[in-house]
This record gives sequence, C-alpha cells and structure tokens, in this order.
Amino acid sequence: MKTKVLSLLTLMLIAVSVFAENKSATFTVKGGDCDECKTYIEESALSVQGVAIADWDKESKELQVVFDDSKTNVDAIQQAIAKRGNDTPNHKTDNEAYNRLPECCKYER
Ligand SMILES: [Cu+2]
Repeated sequence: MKTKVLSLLTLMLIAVSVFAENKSATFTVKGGDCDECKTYIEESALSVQGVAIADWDKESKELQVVFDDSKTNVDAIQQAIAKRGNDTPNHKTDNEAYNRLPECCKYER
C-alpha cells in the first residue's frame, strides 16, 4: 500500500514538472462560427512543433494554447495560423490564404 502511495506521488510530481515546462497563452483568432473553422484553426496551431493543446472557442474567437516554450512561442504559433488564412493579433493573413478558406470559415476582415 505504502509503495502504491509513493509511486502515485512520484507520478504526480512528474506530471507537475512536465506541466511546469509548458506555457499557456490565449489570443484572438479570427474565423467563422462552424465546427470546421474550429478544427481548421486548432490544426494550424497543432501543426507547430511544441504545441500540445489548442482549443478555439467559436463564440469568443479565443484560442487557448499550451506549448513547450523551449520549442516554440506565441509569435511562431500566430504566424502558422495566419499562413493558413486566419488573422491573429500579431500576424495577418494574406489574400491568397484567406481565399483558400472554406466559405463558412470566411470572416469579416
Ligand atoms: Cu467554418
């Protein structure tokens, strides 16, 4: 029993230290309001190496990301998202990428 508690404690400590290396950030990503946009934007963020979690809220347009800051940063994540057609606070998309978005995912620019 004691060993079990100890190993559980060790596991928890490992989990906490892994979590400590990860940073989280929230920023606005422009997009439409269907589930396709949500998947698309989250895929853009997750395509960046070091991004562990990406969750975009289609109502508030806020994207929450959790990433390893030894591998990437907020600026690089925003750049990857903008490259695929969605505006972010620091990086805007170009017309070509915007035009490639599915109709439902177009937004007011
Ligand atoms: Cu959409």
